[in-house]
Amino acid sequence: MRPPAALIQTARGLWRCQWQQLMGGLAPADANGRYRRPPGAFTALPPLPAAAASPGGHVLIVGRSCPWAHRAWLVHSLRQLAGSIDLLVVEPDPAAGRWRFVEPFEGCSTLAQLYRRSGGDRRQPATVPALWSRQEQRILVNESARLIELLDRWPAAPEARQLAPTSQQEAIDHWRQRFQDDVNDGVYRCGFARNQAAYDEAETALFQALQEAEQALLEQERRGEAWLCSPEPSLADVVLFPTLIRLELVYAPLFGCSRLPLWQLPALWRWRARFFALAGVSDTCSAEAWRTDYFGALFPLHPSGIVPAGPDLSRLVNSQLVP
Ligand SMILES: N[C@@H](CCC(=O)N[C@@H](CS)C(=O)NCC(=O)O)C(=O)O
Repeated sequence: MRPPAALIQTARGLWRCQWQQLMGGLAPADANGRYRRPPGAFTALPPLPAAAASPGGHVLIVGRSCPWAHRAWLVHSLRQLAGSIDLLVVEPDPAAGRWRFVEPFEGCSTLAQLYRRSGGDRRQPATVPALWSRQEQRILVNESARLIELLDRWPAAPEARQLAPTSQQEAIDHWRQRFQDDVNDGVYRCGFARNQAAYDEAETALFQALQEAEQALLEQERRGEAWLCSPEPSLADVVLFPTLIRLELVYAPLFGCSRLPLWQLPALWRWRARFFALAGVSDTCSAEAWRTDYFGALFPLHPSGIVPAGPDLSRLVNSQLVP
């Protein structure tokens, strides 16, 4: 039998109240209910370490599901930095809501311990990506936007090209700026919005930015160019990819970013397939881990914890499937 209307109303009110409380811990919002990503520590661009080229002197700590870590992982991979920077993948601990090391690292079992050892504030979240210096025994930088700039200047093999050459700096900066708030953080602003108006604002901004990128790529294709700032992939492409590769798998079903499936933006669809095909990129992609982590860990958005079936990643990066 259907529960009485009064019971449904009460349950709704109680659930909403609890949901707001849970979201307060997970995803802080401003007075208008817009998600505001909390500031972290170690956010400044550090100087290039003197011992940057020494083998294994530094460790890049990433989590598979995190798009901010993914951009750093991509630069590490595209610039072939494995000789001087070890890669360490942490795993989520959904019960505790934090990252933990698979094996103890520098005597720590959680990222939060390592973060505090570096002088990080106890009240701030210990986030990935982080770059650890073995020599200095501290996190050098914990902000992906700066970290990718540092990795782009890291000593690399001559064939490992730079992803932000000075000649294209202006165009690259333009796209990075455009994507950071409205696309990269934009999907979170949709998913963590506390009310309809906050969601509408974030969702509109997200698809406006994607439409702009679509138009830019169509023009590039007409000129015979494949990338946002041509002629090679740049940091602008790098920062867009982690968000777009998760779109149908996570952000559309969980965060409500479903106005346009990517096949309706065909230049972006083709661009995503091209980027995925770059050497080393597929190794940074783990659709299973993304779906399990997002659907399993974001309890207030998805209380059942059920991981829904999703499209096959190989079809999402097949440029032949869309005209
Ligand atoms: N501003 C940071 C954001 C990184 C971030 O939010 N990472 C998330 C995973 S996607 C995280 O580690 N969260 C752990 C926590 O909040 O405790 C960056 O771009 O590096």
